[in-house]
Amino acid sequence: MANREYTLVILKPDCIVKSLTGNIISRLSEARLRIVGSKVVRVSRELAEKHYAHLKEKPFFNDLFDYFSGKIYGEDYERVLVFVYEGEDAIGRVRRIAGATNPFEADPTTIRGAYGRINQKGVMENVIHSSDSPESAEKEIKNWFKPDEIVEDIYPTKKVKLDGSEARVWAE
Ligand code: IDP
Ligand code: MG
Repeated sequence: MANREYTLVILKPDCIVKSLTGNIISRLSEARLRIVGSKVVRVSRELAEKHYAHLKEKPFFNDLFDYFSGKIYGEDYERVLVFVYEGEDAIGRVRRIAGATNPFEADPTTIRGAYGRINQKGVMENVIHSSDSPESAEKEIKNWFKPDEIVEDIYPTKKVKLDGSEARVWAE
């Protein structure tokens, strides 16, 4: 494959609240990419701050966290679905299907253009996250997944002793 890439995709809590999960996964499957990891995650403050490190100092970060963690929708929706997709030009392909960050500026045929909104707190509820470069994809995938949760060897790993047994972790 000429330009094999990995990308982290998150179906955010608004995707789950609006029952869009199946729909979005179908849209992504049209891109002919392969899922190499997936799980459902309850987003902690620590994980959100790592994931959105570039936004941590913004005045809207608290409201962004309440949205991204699902807190604003109630306990039943405090979760996200996380995927690692792999394939040719995976990052650009998913970003194009997702659309622009601001749902009101996104092309209406994209996921964010069709299903996103800006809430009363001014937070862009835009249904889906996807990595924007190979560097951020690697960082994000390592934040969200352990090596053994991905079915291919995508980044270097090392073995460490943990409670007397061996575990595989990301090398750096
Ligand atoms: P991206 O999701 O298109 O990569 P980022 O700039 O990385 O865009 O922002 C991450 C998320 O933070 C956005 O998807 C959106 O939910 C939220 N966000 C970003 N900028 C703003 C803003 O100016 N106001 C409100 N929410 C924002
Ligand atoms: Mg981003």
